[in-house]
Amino acid sequence: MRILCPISEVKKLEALDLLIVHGRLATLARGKGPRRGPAMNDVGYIEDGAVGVRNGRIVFVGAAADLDLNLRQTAAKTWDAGGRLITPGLVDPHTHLVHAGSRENELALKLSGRSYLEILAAGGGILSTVNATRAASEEDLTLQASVSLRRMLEHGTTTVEAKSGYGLNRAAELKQLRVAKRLNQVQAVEVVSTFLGPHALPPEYTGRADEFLDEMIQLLDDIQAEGLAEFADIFCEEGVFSVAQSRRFLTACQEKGLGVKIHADEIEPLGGAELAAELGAVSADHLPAASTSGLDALAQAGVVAVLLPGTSWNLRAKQHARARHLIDEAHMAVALATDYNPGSCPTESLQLIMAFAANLLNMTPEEILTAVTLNAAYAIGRGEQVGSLEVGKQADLCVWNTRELAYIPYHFGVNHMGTVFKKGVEVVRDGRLLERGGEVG
Ligand code: IZC
Ligand code: ZN
Repeated sequence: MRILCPISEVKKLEALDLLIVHGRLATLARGKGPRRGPAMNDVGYIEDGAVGVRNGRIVFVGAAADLDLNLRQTAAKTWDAGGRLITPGLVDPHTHLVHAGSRENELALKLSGRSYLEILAAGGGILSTVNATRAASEEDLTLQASVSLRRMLEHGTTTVEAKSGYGLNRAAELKQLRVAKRLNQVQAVEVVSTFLGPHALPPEYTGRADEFLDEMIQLLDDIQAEGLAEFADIFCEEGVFSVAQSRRFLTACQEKGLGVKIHADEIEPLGGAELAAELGAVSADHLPAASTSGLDALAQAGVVAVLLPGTSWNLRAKQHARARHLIDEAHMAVALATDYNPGSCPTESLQLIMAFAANLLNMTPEEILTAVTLNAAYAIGRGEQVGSLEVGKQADLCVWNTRELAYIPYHFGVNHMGTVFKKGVEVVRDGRLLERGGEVG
């Protein structure tokens, strides 16, 4: 039986908490799944668009002219974007967010010609951050990560992936993962956790990599019991972990229900891309050294390629990831990430990565936007919740200080963020965090 509501009730049900008007929307809407190949160029512009929000979710998105007048009048707050560009909140799908200390001392080593892997092999690099992170309290780690999250949010990042991997033992890995989980309660950016236990071989396990992997595999039950990670990852690289070791670890993680990611073929062509395809990984990350057949296998397997041009730039690598091959030939879904970490890429700014993607990877502004929103969301299992402006998705939005998307990668090194809404709440205004988390409007 159909029960009719009195008109006043209908209005109450439909009331909007927030209505954003006069935005130039890049919606990234239409179609299921990540955008692959040439479809990455279609960002779904709506000129003079409006977005209606209720209970933190998008309930209307479209041309202002199509907005029902009655619905418009229900809005508790109307917010005028003044014609500026509005995109989905940015998603950063690869970071090493939680760590202690910094490694500016490695700059001089790099300038004197020492490579990233040489610094690691000499006990520095990742291992120096491991020492600092093992010594830090959960409070110290939370504080340092919060500073970075604030920078990320002020630059438009509303969802971020965070890897462990600076503990390399039971207590310190769990400590890092607990901090990442707790960060969701104390600030606005959503943190999606990845267990990267095999990030490097700690000195106490020299010559016993397989035993170390056993210890990391034994952690999986605790990680599952406390809900500490959705994904697992491994640094599959010459002198770090081999393809066979990576296969063993990641397979064990899959058996425990974690999705898998791989640091694949960053420096040497080990075959990480092929392994990611074989395992049906959610993403394969880095890839500058990957073979053409490895990249094509990834495409076949529907893996998202997460490219990190800030890292290849900062390491002064001879080669960058082959984004044009991935998009034009392999028709892959490409995402971009900061790789924020204290060694190979110390920046929280996805906007800077957008500039690198244009200059180093030859990606168009539209492909770049797709790569830091929709495709990035799919790279961390959040493609149905965030990454586009569509009815039913979380109201995570960036209102930029420009109308033109190309202006963002073109004018690099400064913050173009105006206002950020997280779940419909204004959290950043004029590129600055609102101290109390912000009210709507
Ligand atoms: O701390 O150097 N590449 N892991 C693999 C990193 C960079 C993070 C680091
Ligand atoms: Zn990484």
